[in-house]
Amino acid sequence: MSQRSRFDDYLVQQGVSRRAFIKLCSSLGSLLALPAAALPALADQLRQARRPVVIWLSFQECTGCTESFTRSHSLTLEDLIFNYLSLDYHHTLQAAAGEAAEAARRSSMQQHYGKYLLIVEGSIPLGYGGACSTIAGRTNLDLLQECTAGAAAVMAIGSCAVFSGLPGAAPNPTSATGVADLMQQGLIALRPMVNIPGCPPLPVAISAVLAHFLLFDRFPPVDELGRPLSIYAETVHDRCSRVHFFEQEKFALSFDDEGARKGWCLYKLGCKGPVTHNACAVLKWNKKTSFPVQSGHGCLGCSEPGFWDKGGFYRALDDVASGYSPPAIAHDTAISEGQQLYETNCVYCHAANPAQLKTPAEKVTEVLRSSSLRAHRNLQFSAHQLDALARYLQSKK
Ligand code: FSX
Ligand code: SF4
Ligand code: F3S
Repeated sequence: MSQRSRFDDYLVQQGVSRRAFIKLCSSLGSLLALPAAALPALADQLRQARRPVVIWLSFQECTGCTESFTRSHSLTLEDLIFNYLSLDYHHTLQAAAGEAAEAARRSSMQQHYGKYLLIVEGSIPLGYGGACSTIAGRTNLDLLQECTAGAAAVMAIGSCAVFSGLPGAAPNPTSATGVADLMQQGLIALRPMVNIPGCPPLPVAISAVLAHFLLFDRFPPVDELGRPLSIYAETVHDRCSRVHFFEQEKFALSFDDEGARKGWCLYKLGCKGPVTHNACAVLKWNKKTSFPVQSGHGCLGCSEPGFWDKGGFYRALDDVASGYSPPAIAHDTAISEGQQLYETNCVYCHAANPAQLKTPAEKVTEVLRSSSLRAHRNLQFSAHQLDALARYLQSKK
């Protein structure tokens, strides 16, 4: 398949019908906070997407993130999107080794300079001059600097790449650092970036963000830690099936007591669900079979900053003091909110790229307020939402 062929060609090759593809995309709408009615149109738009070139770097990590994304048992949207990427460099999956692998990376980066998507898993060690982890004789930081410079956008996958994760646990012997932190320190080039934490992240979270990138050529709206709002806005606790026991103060006090047998809340056994932003309770793992709390173990808080040092596995939240403050990603929350409003309401009739709108950004809210168009009348934006929408549209001019 040519580098820039369409997703559609690949689906035909795989024998996936339009109907089957829409079904596979069924979780995509809710993951991206898009209206269900728009799904067939979005699936068709996704079929037209061009094949993205990806450089995938793995630093200090356990390869769990790649495993999570690639180990599905039946055909899923994750498989399809993953296999469709033009994965020009990936330590774990590429057949090439040594000089040949490095030559392939350089050649792909040259050919697609400024256009490829850079995916990073693992943290970057800054201690000992970077000697704790090297690839082809170069430090992780050196390689990341080179690859970020030519990237269109950067996706940090897994809590190690996002917040430094397990390698960064106290006493952080290698001075492990996350990608956003390096960007904020000016050690790598500033590029649009998204954080997908979790140890590992939910595979469907990775594929949803990739699908969004294929659809709109940018990442979905994010929170102040750069995590997609549609996946990380709520906590595990918000959607946990044991939450009514929490409210009734019915807690298991050991893993084999009567409370545990009755499925009571695991808060006193160290569950970090109340402070952990992730969609595990809804999306679940292993073909939606279960998630940690459903299986009888508390949430470890694996998608939060400094999760290893925030009470480990079994200390109850009441006893845990957090001394870790993560680097925020510089962005404007009003713009993120405006982007979400645009993508959930406007893109079905107007251009996916708001820079192509015919009405000037400063006139859009006026038009929306006074419009007699039926489609516009159905939109009930508050003054605050109109303001956020205007901010977003102006930022795209
Ligand atoms: Fe870290 Fe991922 Fe945990 Fe492992 O690449 S987020 S240790 S699942 O592998 O980086
Ligand atoms: Fe919340 Fe954890 Fe209890 Fe579930 S088990 S209700 S996530 S504290
Ligand atoms: Fe991680 Fe907690 Fe989900 S430990 S996998 S965020 S339930």
